[in-house]
Amino acid sequence: MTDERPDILMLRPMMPMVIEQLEKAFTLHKLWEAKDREAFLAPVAPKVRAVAANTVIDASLMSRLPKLEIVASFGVGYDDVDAKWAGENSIVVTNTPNVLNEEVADTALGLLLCTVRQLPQSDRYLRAGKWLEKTFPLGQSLRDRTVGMVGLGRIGMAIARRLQAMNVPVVYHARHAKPDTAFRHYPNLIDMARDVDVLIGIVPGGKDTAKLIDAKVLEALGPNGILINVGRGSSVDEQALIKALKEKKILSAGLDVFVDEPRVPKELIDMDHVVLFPHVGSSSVFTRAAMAQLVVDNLLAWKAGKPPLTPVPETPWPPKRR
Ligand code: A2R
Repeated sequence: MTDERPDILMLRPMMPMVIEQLEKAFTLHKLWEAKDREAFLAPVAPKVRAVAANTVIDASLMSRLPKLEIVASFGVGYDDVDAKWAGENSIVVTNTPNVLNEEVADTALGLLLCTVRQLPQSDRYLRAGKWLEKTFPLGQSLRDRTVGMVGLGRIGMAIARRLQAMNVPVVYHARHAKPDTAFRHYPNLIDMARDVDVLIGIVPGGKDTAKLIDAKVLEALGPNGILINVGRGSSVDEQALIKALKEKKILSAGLDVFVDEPRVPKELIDMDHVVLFPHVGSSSVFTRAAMAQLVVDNLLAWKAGKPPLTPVPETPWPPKRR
């Protein structure tokens, strides 16, 4: 590395611990503080070698930064970053995998139990004084259900391990069979949906998974079926889901992710039999700090001339020379 304090651009504020550490090692440009973004960017863009990102980083932005070498993205999902374009243009993209696996898996199990056992509804029931009139009605159980994981990667495995401990049978759909697991692999999602009572979605966003869980999958899941989604909202056909819920083609849904966050369709909000979380999968102080530190550590490794810790598959290290 030649620069002692390489220029780094941050588009939106990140956690104070990220800003503090980056300010020590880099010349940090805070785009969000600029009144006039264009006037701010004009002198800065030719110098920027790194971007710290928690927002959309598309080809049009990256192409304005001729010296850009690294985009360090916050979060394991990086569908907001055009990693393909970055890879083709010798820019490495890093994400924050693994450090959030257990937290998201905890949330997924919480959401699953809330949905199956109607726990938020029972809380509302008590607060409304209805228990004084009648006991809460008997409901559904996990005891007689098989879970079909849609995606069995790092987070999917952490969810599956928890289900195993709870004596819940697990199978999965992914494009490739995972030889390290004993779970049954379904190459075809509709076949799996037909055989299970719960689907848990934990696949990445992007065009490959867009509307992967569609009307046909929901139809195959059937009237006793429950859909849980903790991956990306885009992997579910949200309109088809609303229709399936209204027409009782499936029983219920528990969702932590939505197509147009933070906007959630009113039809879902108006349904009492679904459980909706505001994308809180990884959002504990502990886990967000670990994710933030990984953003910083990727940038510090790169600055020291070492390989970044967690490059995404589209941008292997070392990058091809421009
Ligand atoms: O398909 P495979 O064999 O590559 O398995 C991956 C699966 N997957 C898919 N399954 C079916 N159709 C697809 N088009 C498809 N694309 C990917 O999703 C693998 O089993 C899983 C992803 O696992 P990881 O890459 O280890 O991701 P991780 O860390 O579990 O996070 C999943 C997503 C993130 O991308 C965020 O969107 C969200 O959870 O937090």
